[in-house]
Amino acid sequence: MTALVLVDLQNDFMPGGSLAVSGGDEVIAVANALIPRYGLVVATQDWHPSEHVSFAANHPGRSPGDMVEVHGLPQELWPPHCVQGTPGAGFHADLEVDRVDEVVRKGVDPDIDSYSTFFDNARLRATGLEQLLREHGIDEVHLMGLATDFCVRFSVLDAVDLGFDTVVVEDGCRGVELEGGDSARALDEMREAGARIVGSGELL
Ligand code: VGL
Ligand code: ZN
Repeated sequence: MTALVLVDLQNDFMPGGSLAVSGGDEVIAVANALIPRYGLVVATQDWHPSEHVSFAANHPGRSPGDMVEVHGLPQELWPPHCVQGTPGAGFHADLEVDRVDEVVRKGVDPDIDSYSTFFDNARLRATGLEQLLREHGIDEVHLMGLATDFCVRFSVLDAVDLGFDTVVVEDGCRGVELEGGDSARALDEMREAGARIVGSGELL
């Protein structure tokens, strides 16, 4: 059985949000069109406490875009975003949340970031998504959402690594593009890892 995983379709990643992804709102229509095709739909949320380690504001003298080291891992610093319970952490108003079966939250630990929807960046803790998919007998996962070059990228690489047949819906993704070409490079990396990259038209 196949599940659809909608990655971080949250207000702070939409135009006007605190970590806006260009064209992020354009993928909501793709999500709503795909949702009825799947027996299991999971939506993920970046869900940070206000003291989160990825917020530049929590590192005196640092700015968004700077890199620091956390637990020996490189960590990008971001503007505060997706703070638990705030409107920015909520799903885009047009997303058909009534049709979403499960919500998985990540990045909840103040001391570690979690780009992947499966594990935190140090792989210390699982989010529960893998177990959820296994419980539902899922062997194939279709992913789309925000952002191509961060949370989609690491979620897809983990899905492949965990042995799921993994499909990325390219027109359902948009990237942060800290550097031009990051999204294209991320898609190449996902493809080389074994994910299939498709357009939503192939699935509808
Ligand atoms: C994300 C940067 C920081 C994402 C989350 O959802 O891709 N990017 N937190
Ligand atoms: Zn985040």
